[in-house]
Amino acid sequence: MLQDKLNKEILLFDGAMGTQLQNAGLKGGEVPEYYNIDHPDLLIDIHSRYLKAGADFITTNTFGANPLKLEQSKYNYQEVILKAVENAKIARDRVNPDAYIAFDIGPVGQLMEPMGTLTFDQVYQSIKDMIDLIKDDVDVVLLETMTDIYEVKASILAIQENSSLPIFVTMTFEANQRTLSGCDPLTMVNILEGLNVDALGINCSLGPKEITPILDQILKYTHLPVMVQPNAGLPVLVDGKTCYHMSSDEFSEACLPHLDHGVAIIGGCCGTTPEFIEKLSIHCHQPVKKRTVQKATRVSSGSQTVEFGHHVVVCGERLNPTGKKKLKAALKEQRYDELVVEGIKQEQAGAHVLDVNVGLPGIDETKTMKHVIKLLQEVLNVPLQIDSSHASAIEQACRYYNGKPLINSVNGKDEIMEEIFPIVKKYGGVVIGLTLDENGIPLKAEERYEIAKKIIKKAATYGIDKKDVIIDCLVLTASAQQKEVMETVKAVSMVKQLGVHTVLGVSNVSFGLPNRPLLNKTFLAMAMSAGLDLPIINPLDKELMSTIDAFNVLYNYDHDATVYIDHQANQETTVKTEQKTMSLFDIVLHGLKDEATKATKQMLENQDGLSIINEILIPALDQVGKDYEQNKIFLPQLIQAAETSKIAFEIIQQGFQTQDQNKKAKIIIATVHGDIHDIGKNIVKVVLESYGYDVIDLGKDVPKETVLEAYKQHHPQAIGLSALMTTTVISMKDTITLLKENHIDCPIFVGGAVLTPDYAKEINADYYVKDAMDTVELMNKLFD
Ligand code: THG
Repeated sequence: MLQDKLNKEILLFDGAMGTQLQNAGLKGGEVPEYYNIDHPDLLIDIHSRYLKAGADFITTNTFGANPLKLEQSKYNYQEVILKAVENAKIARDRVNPDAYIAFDIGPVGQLMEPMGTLTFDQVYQSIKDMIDLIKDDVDVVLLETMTDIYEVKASILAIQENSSLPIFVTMTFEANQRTLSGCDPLTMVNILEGLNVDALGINCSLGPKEITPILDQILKYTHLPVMVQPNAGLPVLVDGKTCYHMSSDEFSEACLPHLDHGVAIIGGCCGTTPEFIEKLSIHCHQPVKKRTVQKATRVSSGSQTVEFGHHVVVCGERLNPTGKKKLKAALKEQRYDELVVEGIKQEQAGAHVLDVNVGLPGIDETKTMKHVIKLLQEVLNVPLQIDSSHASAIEQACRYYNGKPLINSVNGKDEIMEEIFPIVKKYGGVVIGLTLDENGIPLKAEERYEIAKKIIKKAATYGIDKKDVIIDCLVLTASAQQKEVMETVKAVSMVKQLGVHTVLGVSNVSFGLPNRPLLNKTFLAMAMSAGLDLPIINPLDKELMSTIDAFNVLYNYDHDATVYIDHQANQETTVKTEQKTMSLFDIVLHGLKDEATKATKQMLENQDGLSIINEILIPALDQVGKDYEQNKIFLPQLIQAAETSKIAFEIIQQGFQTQDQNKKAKIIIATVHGDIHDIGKNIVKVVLESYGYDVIDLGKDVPKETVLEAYKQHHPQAIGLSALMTTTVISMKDTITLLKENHIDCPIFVGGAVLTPDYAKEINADYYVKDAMDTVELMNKLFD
């Protein structure tokens, strides 16, 4: 029923719940979900008013009702959830029995690894626990206001593996058009389409006008139904309360272009009311506007997407023990930092994707693969290519991979395809198909072409589009099978006629002959000219990389030779990839926590601690801060780098006689009373500490009296207050008032999602900080 209407008829969701409850008396610090039990009539009334306004969907009041958030609370999450669904059902049965109930899931409220401590499996379990309760009683699950695509992935798997409910996902974006964890709209689309959700889009973040550039990207990239729930404009703070000033008419007016551009599901977020939904309903229940969406082969990490067809895509081959004694030993002895360093070098050298192979006799490949994938994705931005001949290793790597991976590989054998294609479909990967079968590698191009056709056809029966299949025509060595080298080149050009992209392990060609690099680059040029899209090569081979740069110019990929000129005109300035060990600077820059201790101790043998801090750690962190500002790295890496420098900092501190002299200013931070969202505050803590500040963290939900007490006890040089929720900024004001009444003599700085510089002034704060790096800049200005 729902599936029949999706993407055909414009469907209408309800509007805000939080602001409705506030109007009914919900106070800052109260848990909105308790109202399900304490005031069921109020909830039934709100749902009913949205239904009367014309909403097709009502959303259960369960945004924060997850087991992790309601661990030690007045009511357990089960009661809260069951009652929420019951309230929604009562309203639906009274007002519109045909309406749908959407089970609402918000973020779990803690950061996942590597930003925080929450694991993928913990998220999975908490969502599973919720789904088990309601799977037979609701029509759809809405994952909304999501900020971490990895958390979304864990949640989706928990829903799909424990129910058959449709899944809608909307994420929240920051001013830089990325989510908090660094996911851009295209990457979101690519990962979520792969994971087979039913609708996707954006909610909260901004008003209907400001949301346009992000929404338009989503509409451009996805063929799935697009959902949007904007706020009622941008927030304005009045008397300590967040207000949204847009009228219902202005709102629906501003939403019209979105419906015109093909949005299939619309509703409201913060500040919207039944009146807003009623105004919107006039424009719904008409056919969804058709869009043209171009199909493309795309792989993603959690923060970037590589699209095929715009340039040759370089796959780095070096995370592979074949022919590498050192790497073999490292893998056997579980010294994975060497792999991570190898990964970083390849990324810096310009690889777009990295092949990861950990196959060695005598190691547990499945376990190792899962672990290595996790480590690599914590520090790298490039997508990964999972290379294994074991289905279980591929499955585990795909499951825990934060993104849409390349999967290396299947071949023309039916049993292999039957084993691997379900994994590709379930987790949403792009799969490499080797043109070999039960009879081995055919000598003739025509036969390899036939196997390619078979693979593409069979993939389709699993619902895998040919855009998600890349064909490997297989390189044989010129020394042993000279005649077959050209068959591979010929096969590439034939396979391209099937409308798929192609991959080759280039360096196979040169085994057993002298001057391998010469053969490699000559063959590479021949293969690219025949249509090779994804060469698997050693990206540290500069000549090979330059050959690709040159090809991109000659093939008219690199318009105006921009990249070529950039790389070739100033060759001396290209990155120093050859150096054997990483400097402490690089270790901090790349967040290599495991390397930090050793490197710092080594440095301390020849250099005093203070100069290491001033000449290496601080400059490295400044570089990290710059990279973060410029969107070169994202929150996960920022935190990794901060924690790495903290390790180094602590080792240096141990060497100082009087510790306090070398700590910079003492700073008290707290998330204000009523607010249990401490993600932002925790980030500020880690980053400040990494810069050597002495941070006293009072935690979350901190009463104003506690802040005052802490001030008297610790005599800090600054106090930082954080509030995320619209309902709790008022207690930020109360806290500042109390502190100022007591004539504290240090500055107070404030931050949080709904705060603005203007409002910070209004509530008497001394400084507004936008994020963690901004806080560091302010502290450095004040105390250096
Ligand atoms: N097709 C697909 N996947 C593949 C291959 C392919 N994966 C594995 C391989 N072939 C591509 N990867 C490598 C990895 C290492 C080397 C070659 C190809 C290699 N190693 C050097 C050696 O053996 O002499 C070691 C040299 C060094 O230190 O770099 O050459 O065809 N789909």
